[in-house]
Amino acid sequence: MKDGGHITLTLPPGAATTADERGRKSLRRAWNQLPRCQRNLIILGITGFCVTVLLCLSGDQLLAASLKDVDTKAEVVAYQMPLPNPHHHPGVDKDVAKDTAAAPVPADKRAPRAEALSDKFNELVAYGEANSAENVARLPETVAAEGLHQAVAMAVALPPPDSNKEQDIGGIDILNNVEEPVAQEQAEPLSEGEQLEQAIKNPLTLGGVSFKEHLKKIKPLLAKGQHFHGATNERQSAVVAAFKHSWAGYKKYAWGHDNLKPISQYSHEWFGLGLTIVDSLDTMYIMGLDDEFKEGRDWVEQSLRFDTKRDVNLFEVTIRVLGGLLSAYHLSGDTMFLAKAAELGNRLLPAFQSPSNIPYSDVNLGDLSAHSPKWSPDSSTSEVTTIQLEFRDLSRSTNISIYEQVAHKVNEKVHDLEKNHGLVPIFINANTGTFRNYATISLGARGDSYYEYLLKQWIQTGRRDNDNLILDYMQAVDGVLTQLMRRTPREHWVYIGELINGKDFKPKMDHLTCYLPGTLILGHQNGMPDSHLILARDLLDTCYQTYVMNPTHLAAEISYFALTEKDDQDIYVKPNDAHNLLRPEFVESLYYFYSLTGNRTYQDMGWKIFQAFETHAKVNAGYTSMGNVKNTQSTRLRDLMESFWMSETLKYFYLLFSDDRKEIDLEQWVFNSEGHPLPVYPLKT
Ligand code: DMJ
Repeated sequence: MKDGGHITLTLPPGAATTADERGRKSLRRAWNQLPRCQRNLIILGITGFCVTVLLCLSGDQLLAASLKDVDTKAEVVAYQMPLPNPHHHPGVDKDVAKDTAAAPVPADKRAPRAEALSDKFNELVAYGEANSAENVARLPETVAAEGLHQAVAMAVALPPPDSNKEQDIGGIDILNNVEEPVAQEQAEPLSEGEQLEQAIKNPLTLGGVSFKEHLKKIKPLLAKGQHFHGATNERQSAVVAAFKHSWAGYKKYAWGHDNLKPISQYSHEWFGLGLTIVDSLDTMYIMGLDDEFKEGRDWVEQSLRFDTKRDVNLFEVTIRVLGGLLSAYHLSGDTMFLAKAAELGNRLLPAFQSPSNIPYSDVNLGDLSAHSPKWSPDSSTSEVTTIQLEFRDLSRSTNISIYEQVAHKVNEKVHDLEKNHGLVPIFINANTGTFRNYATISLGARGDSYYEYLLKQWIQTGRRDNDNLILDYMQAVDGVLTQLMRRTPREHWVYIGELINGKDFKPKMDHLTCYLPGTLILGHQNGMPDSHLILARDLLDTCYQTYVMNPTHLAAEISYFALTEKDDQDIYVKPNDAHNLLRPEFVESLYYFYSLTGNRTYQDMGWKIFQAFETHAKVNAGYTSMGNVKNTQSTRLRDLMESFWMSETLKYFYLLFSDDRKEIDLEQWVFNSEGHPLPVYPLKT
């Protein structure tokens, strides 16, 4: 001890004591000095306090810090197994998966919510396709069972894009570790009336967004296109040559107009929609006429306008233009056609704003208004019931339901009306929704395709048992057999007559009725009774007879049949009915017979008729209608080449002469009334 009495202590290393340590030691000393029971009481108090605090905090708060990484895997959308592809493109779903996996959208381009969803959907499709054990393990079992359409529907049905809500797709309940949908801020679904209004007011949109945006959303549903090899034999080549001759005349003298007048070498306007071009697109595609198809396609893209203030007929424009565009879309996979079809579909919707839901016959595509025919309060029954294949296909192709809904209502309305053994009067009122009293019953003009579309719609929608469409069809064919079918007295030709005023039998049959054998054999192929097939065969023979009995080997527009042996001939044609408009119905039926039986006799029958057209209807600028099929020396050429010559007559000839009777497979495709093939869809469950 030196230096002023201070003692200097030198401690061994490790023996240094901090103030904290000293404090802790004295605390411990004090704690040890407390009686045991007091110590227990304090422990109990502290424990109680902690438990209270824990109970007041939520699970999320408690675990937030440790589960930050959960965010990265919280976005869950139901993965859905792709349905069989409605467009019959084998492997399409695989292709979609590849496409989407190969071309991810750059992150900076994805802001809107719907786009993000679409990406998510694409990602999940690719994800499912990958099919690895790891992926399977990551997929919740509860979400692996629904359809591609539903997933797309989900993306499409979401509220307008909102980049701030990208995470709202779904979520994970952390505590239970099970998937639980997070409540979405969905816009109220629009009522049917509102959807109709929306589409009419904005004909350049689909589901409230631009075509481009919408088509992007439904990418997995889009058609991929079909391949056709072109003519493989001389007969097919001859038909292709006839088509090219018709196209060349139309191009030279009537390009962009509805029809060609091949004698005067001028154009004929009806609706101002380039009918011949649109009606011909799928025929050119099937025939492998790539250059001509491209000419037509480019015209549609650049020049086909629907905003002209002009009345058009709902039925004609639906079967020719809407059907033509949709078919061109399905065959080629070119979405330009689908966008055009959607615009047209929107502009035709005003027809359905009638008090009865039976559409008006006339629509002004520019004004977006509709009305009954100027000369009558009634629409034709066949017209209002021959738009459903097309409107339904538009809905299925775009995933926007309104078109199918409004068109299907017509089915329901007509189904509920009283009929004569399943047969319908040929006029119906769009205001009252009732048939005209005492209207004629006919399977010809104004009645024909009502029956055709009952069967074809049933096929298009997957052939549901006991569907009203097929029940109405069967009842109608029974009505045909019992009320309208007769045989001539001597040669026993079977024909389908008419009931004038709904009751008086008239032995008159329009050439239009010759579609029926084809429809009947198609029905038989799909399970209808043998009586249908027998009628089909007999009627096909009669229709053939209406051609070959005339010196030109071409049929008249209308034929009459003997009721008794007092009549000179079993089948005869009145002078005013002796015209031929290049109509397709009989060739169409031959095609169905050939395609469904493989019997080449039908090809030979068709070849005879094709040659008759070559001989009598071919002129320098195309093919023409004629006034008289009863005299080879005086056919009285009429100067019109209707667009159905190229959409139907030549297409059916070409397919009839194919070496491959399933060049278009009738299991997979259904032809609309204008000869445009549309896909058959799987049955909705
Ligand atoms: C075509 O426009 C259609 O086939 C329609 O169903 C009836 N008329 C013509 C052909 O004849």
